[in-house]
Amino acid sequence: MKLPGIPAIPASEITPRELFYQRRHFMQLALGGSAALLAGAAVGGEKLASSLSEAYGLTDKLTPLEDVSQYNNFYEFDTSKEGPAKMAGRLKTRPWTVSVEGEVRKPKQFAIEDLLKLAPMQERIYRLRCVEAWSMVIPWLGYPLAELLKQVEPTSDARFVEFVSLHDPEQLPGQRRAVLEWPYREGLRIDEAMHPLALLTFGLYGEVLPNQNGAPIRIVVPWKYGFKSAKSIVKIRLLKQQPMTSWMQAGPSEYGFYANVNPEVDHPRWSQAKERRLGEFLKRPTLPFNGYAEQVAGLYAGMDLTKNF
Ligand SMILES: Nc1nc2c(c(=O)[nH]1)N[C@H]1C(S)=C(S)[C@@H](COP(=O)(O)O)O[C@H]1N2
Ligand SMILES: [Mo]
Repeated sequence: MKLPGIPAIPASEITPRELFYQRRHFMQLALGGSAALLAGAAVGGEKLASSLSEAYGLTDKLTPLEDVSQYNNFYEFDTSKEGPAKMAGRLKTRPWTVSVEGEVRKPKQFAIEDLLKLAPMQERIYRLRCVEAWSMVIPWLGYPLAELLKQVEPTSDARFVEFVSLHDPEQLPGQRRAVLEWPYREGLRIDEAMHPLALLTFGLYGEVLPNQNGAPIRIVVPWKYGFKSAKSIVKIRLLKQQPMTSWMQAGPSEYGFYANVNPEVDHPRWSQAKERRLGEFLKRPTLPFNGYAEQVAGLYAGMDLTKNF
């Protein structure tokens, strides 16, 4: 069976890239992480070295790069899954700056070149689960978002973090339609943003992010539905109050602020109990917190997760 628009890839034709990554990953696990295997990612002609972070590795089969880069949600380009890959060529990812501001002692504009060097680049294999019940397993390249936030010294009033994506209808034609309130805005509580799993992300499969996956910089928050992982970010604001997000504005009963992956809380229009891995036929059960409960459930101790969905 194939998902709409996705060519079915027979197992015999899995590209060498996925096999290479899979083998390298198992090798790393077998070595107990003692050998730092390096991956090179070309960034504007510059080579980026990253070490595989076995602590965040998964033994799940990786989702082929074709699926990861051809089946996307990126409404600034198009609301279809195939549109972003076709249209993302017009996004200019240099020059690019990210402004980090708000409740911080040292607000700063970071050039993308400096962000790439701010902390050691790690490769982390994370699941990402879309609210529309498909999921993927991707080797991401990045470092903890906390590394960036620490640089600006958040004040004790910084209780939330807002992420703002690029607003430029010239490059992002989907913004000419009011499907969402532009720019795309998302948010996290400060303790979620500082959690070591929250990744400031620059690449996948050893290379810089394809534009349709959020180049040149996005976040990946693997225990939450995919819409929390804002793409092509230009601003990060630390705030006293919980920010309004584009999806909450569009459908408050469908998209909560927390959006933790939760098989027991259905989306009002469909069940969240199961998911389909891109490229696979059989559905599999969705895991609480997308399988990251051990690491993150403590952040929500005492909270009613059916009310705070
Ligand atoms: N700026 C922006 N970020 C976004 C989106 C978007 O439309 N615009 N879509 C979100 C949704 S719904 C998902 S599932 C993921 C998809 O990421 P991927 O295309 O890399 O798989 O990106 C998220 N980040
Ligand atoms: Mo999504």
